[in-house]
Amino acid sequence: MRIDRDRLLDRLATLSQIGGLAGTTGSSRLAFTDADKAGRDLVCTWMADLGLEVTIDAIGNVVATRAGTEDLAPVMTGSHIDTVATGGRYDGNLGVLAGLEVIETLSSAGVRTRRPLAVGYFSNEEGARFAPDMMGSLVYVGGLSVEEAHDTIGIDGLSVGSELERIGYLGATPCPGLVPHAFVELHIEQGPVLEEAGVRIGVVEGVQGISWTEVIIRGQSNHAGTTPMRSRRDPGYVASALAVSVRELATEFGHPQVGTVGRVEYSPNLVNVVPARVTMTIDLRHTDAATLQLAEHRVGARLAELADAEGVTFETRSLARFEPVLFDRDIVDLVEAKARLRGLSTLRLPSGAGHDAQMLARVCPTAMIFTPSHRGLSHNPAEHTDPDDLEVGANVLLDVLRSLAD
Ligand code: HGY
Ligand code: MN
Ligand code: MN
Repeated sequence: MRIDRDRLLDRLATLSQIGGLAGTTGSSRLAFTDADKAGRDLVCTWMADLGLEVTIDAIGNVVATRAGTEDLAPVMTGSHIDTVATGGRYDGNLGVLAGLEVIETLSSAGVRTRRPLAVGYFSNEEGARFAPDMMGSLVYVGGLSVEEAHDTIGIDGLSVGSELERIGYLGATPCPGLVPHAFVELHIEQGPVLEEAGVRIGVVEGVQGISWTEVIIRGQSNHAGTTPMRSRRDPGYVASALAVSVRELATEFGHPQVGTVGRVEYSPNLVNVVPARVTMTIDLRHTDAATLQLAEHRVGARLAELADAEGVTFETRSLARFEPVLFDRDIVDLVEAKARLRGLSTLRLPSGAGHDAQMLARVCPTAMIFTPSHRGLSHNPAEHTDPDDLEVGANVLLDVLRSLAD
């Protein structure tokens, strides 16, 4: 049995046009924006067209279920359809639409699995507008209360609860959600490993640890022309020096340590004013828990040293902090076996990116399937995965889900 490749490709193309980025195959659908709503509405229509029972929960997670021959805990798949502002066509969307494609393939073949099959899209996986990332799936598994999630204020000053209500996805289904029998997520790798190795299917063994911190540095705004360098208290200098230190630390620690300063906001952000305040974010990740902690400690010490020397003050706030996660060995082995049964090359690897699967792993046996990313690009509208790879990834998902559901 095989999925219908063109039907999958058509849905991916159609969804990517919502919040589409002109001249690219990518999209911008930040969580709980109008574009996110439009994408949600479209996918809910496809779910309803497949005759699935669709539920919306209190954080806007949407789960569509196809009944099995027995009323048991479902085997679940899914991912997210919210994107970063420079999102690609496949990040998250592939996992949701491949899940729908698997269900449509089974229905067309008149095959009913023993367990129900569920396909979900989780709210705000990206965390780019409202931190943390994987917010919806974290609430789904009881790792964050609905109230705390609703009270979260985003980078544009609005709250999750108000935006969720505004777009009409403040659902009635309670959180934490129904615990699946197992969860398997198909996702693009978003890195260069599979393509460089010439491998078709990534057998994902886990997800690396994630540390997001917001730093607000306060100095003294002053005249750019009249203020001698010796008397400046410039938060912009401290922010820039810290960003350099983050890069130097990642170089010193070596792969897989990564460090990113993705967001820096100056105030008043004017050419002739020594800034009063700078807000920046630091994203640190590592597969090893102790090393990630050491990296956080080193960055914190460097910030204190720079601030003291420059005579500025600072405050830090954790935006996200997730320990490394290992997936279920049996399901990891099943993914590998099913890929090899189809004659596909495989490689075991950790995930560099965060995923909803790392949250579902807290409540049920979970694993992931990766397909290669062209040139390792993602969170970039030029993100691309070869259609043949999309097809075989969805076929492996079909086989793994059927095996778990029967
Ligand atoms: O940040 C991440 O790893 C994911 O894209 N949310
Ligand atoms: Mn993703
Ligand atoms: Mn992403």
